[in-house]
Amino acid sequence: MANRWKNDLSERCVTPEAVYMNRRQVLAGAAGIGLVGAGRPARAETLEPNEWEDITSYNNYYEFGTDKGDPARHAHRLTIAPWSVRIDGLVDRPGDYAFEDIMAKMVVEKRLYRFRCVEAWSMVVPWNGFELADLLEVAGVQGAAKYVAFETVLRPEEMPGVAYPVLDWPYVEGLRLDEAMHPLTIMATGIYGRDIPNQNGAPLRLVVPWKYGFKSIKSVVRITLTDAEPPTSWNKANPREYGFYSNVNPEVDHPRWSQATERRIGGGLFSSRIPTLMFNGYGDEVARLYEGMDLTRHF
Ligand SMILES: Nc1nc2c(c(=O)[nH]1)N[C@H]1C(S)=C(S)[C@@H](COP(=O)(O)O)O[C@H]1N2
Ligand SMILES: [Mo]
Repeated sequence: MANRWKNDLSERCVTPEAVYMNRRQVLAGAAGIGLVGAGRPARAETLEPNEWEDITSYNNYYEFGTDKGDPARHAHRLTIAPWSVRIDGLVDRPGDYAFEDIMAKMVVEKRLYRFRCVEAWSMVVPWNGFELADLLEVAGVQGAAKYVAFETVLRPEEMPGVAYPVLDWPYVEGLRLDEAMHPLTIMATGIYGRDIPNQNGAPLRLVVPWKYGFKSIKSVVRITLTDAEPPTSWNKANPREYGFYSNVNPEVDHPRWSQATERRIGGGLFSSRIPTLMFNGYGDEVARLYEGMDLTRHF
C-alpha cells in the first residue's frame, strides 16, 4: 500500500502565488490570471497547514456516517484497488481509465490550500494532486461541453452510511467547464506526501479551493462532460440552502448561519474564529470567472 504511486515532492506550486508560475499560465501568456502582481500574497498570512491528525479524523463523508469521526472509523472498509474512473459524455476518448494509468500520465504537485466547509469550519491542507485539466485533456474535451459532472463510488456493503437516506446516493457534484479547467482545480491523491486516506476520499477526490467543501467530491468513479448544468447532491437535498456555484462568500449567509467568519480547526478547544475571505482568498485567481454574475442569486 505504501507506494501506490510516487509523489512528486519537488517544491512546485505550494501556494496560490506559485500558481502564477504554472506552466499553463506561462503557455497562456498569463493572459487569464488577471491584474495580479506575481508574488503578491492573497492576504497577509502565512498558511500553516493543519496536522495530519486533524485532517484525517475530522471529516465529512456521509456514506460512512454523519458524525465527524465516522469516516475515520468506517472508511477502511472501502476497497480502493483496483480503481478506475469512467470518463464519458462529450469527450473524444470515452472509457474506463485505470487509476494506475492515470497516475502514470499525470504530474503530481504539492498544493497548500485553505479548505472551507459550508458549516463554517476550515483547515489548511497540504494536498498532493494533479490538475483536473490535464486529465480532461487526456480524454479530449469536445467543443460542445459546458459542464463537468462527477460521481462518487456507491457500495452499500462497504459504506454503512448509505443505509440512511440523508442524501440521494450516489453523491454527485458538478462544475462549469471553465471552473474545472482552472489551474487551481485539482484531483487530490495524497496529503503530506502520503497516499490520501480513505476518509479523505481515496484514491482520488476533487479539490476546488474557492468553493465550499461539499463541492470537493470524494472517491470519484465517473466524470461526465455535458452541455447542461448537472444535478448536485446538496442542491437536490435543499436548493434553498445550497446552490450550484457554492463559492465561498462571506457576504452571502447560509439561511441558518452567518458565513462571515469561520472556525479554523486545530488547537482543540481553542480553535480560533477568523474572518472568511471572498472566494476563500483565491479571488485574484478566480473572480474573473464570475464577472457580471449576481453572486447573491447564483450562490
Ligand atoms: N462523496 C462524498 N464527498 C464529499 C462529502 C460526502 O459526504 N460524500 N462531503 C463533502 C463535504 S461537506 C466536505 S466539507 C468535504 C470534507 O473533506 P475532508 O473530510 O477531506 O475534509 O468533503 C466533501 N465531499
Ligand atoms: Mo462541508
